[in-house]
Amino acid sequence: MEYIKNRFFDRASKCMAEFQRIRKDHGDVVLGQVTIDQVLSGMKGIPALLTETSKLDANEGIRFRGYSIQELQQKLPKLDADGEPLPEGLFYLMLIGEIPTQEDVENLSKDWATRAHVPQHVFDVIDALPKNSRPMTQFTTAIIAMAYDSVFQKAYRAGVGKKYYWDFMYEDVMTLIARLPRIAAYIYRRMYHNGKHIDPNPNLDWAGNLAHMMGFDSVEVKRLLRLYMVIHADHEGGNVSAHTTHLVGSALSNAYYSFGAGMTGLAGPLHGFANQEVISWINEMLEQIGTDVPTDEQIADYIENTLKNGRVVPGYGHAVLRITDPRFTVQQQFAEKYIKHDKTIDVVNQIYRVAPPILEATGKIKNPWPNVDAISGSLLNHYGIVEHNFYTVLFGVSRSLGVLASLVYDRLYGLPIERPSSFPMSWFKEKADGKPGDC
Ligand code: HAX
Repeated sequence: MEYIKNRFFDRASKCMAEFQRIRKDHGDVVLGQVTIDQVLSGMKGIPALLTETSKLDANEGIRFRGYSIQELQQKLPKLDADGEPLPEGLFYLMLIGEIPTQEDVENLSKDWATRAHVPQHVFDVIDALPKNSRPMTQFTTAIIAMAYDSVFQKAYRAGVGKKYYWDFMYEDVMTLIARLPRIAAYIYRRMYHNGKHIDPNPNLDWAGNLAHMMGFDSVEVKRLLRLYMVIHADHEGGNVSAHTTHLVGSALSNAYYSFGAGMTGLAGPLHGFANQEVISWINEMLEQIGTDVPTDEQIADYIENTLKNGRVVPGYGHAVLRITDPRFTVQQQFAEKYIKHDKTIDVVNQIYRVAPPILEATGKIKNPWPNVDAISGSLLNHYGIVEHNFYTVLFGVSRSLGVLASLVYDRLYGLPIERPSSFPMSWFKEKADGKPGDC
């Protein structure tokens, strides 16, 4: 499978030359100004990162290498014409910048299948944790445990030259991605199926094999997981899981450490954990109201109470987006195509009608529309993946595709250690008031 690596290098090395030229000859070009509000509101909108794999537009949503989700559904290779694109194809697109052929994705599937063996010590580490440890604790622990195998780390210690870093990072990245479905499925079966594990089927695609190892072999679940893995794969470089992976990688930490750190960020309730929170919040609401077919008024009251209690309405709002997340819409379309009737999905659609005006009326929530997490759990739930504590792990498996493709670029470009400046409150006070002073 060296040809995938060679294709990446052929294409990306042209960009590397541009990176070096721009940095050297145009390093003093001003990109914008930074306001106090931007710094104090979580660095929103500050152009601060170089990320090749995808770009997020506030009013349009995500584009992967320029392609919207709808375009990916048309252009990326599938296993059958009626199905969903293969995540392998999206990884290829993010890494190389070109839409792959069917043969390219089949080769990538085969490459990952040959790398997918998980060493026994990783299972031992998972098994050493209490069975009811949070799935994301087990997932990140397993990822960090695999650093033992890092070829990048070994090469660095052996003194390999900086210009070869990307090659070793590529090897770690491919191996790590290949192993994740097995690890996720292992945690799932350990927690919810008495440790009765299902062997991988090397003839299946990456997402299909994940469904299989979790115990779901229907065509529809495999299609759903392929779609799920595509839409959660990347959301440009500034989101917490992507930025953390990139930041930790800038210290030349290996891919396992970097991605493991990113996953601890994904586990936060304002980020990937929101996909679990949505289902918990809906269940709590239905329990409190005492029905699974609530009226719009009952839902509105519950939302008002959530806000009154100082809690967030999970699945709504976004740090960048100012529209309904296209990743929400494409999942709604999946539900319309395959699912005739499901009470939880009906409630999700009802919340979509009821919540935005209430959130908008607060006057402070910048985006009252649903994000990807508002619906993803209800689809999994429909197909029998009812253990919602596990949902963020599935998000994490998918997120590897974008953030790890980016990590290969980081090492190819030779991006240096990241080190922004920080200041005490007295400095901000001086900037704001024009005179120094303590708080
Ligand atoms: N419910 C209640 N309040 C909300 C809200 C929501 N859904 N979304 C934003 N707000 C509040 C913020 O907490 C903030 O309040 P304070 O001023 O009192 O601190 C105010 O509105 C302004 O926030 P914002 O500028 O609109 O949003 P942020 O960029 O600060 O935060 C979040 C973006 C996604 C974190 C936020 O919208 C949120 O907490 N949403 C609910 C959790 C969620 O769904 N997270 C998943 C996001 C998608 C993702 O990353 N998936 O992985």
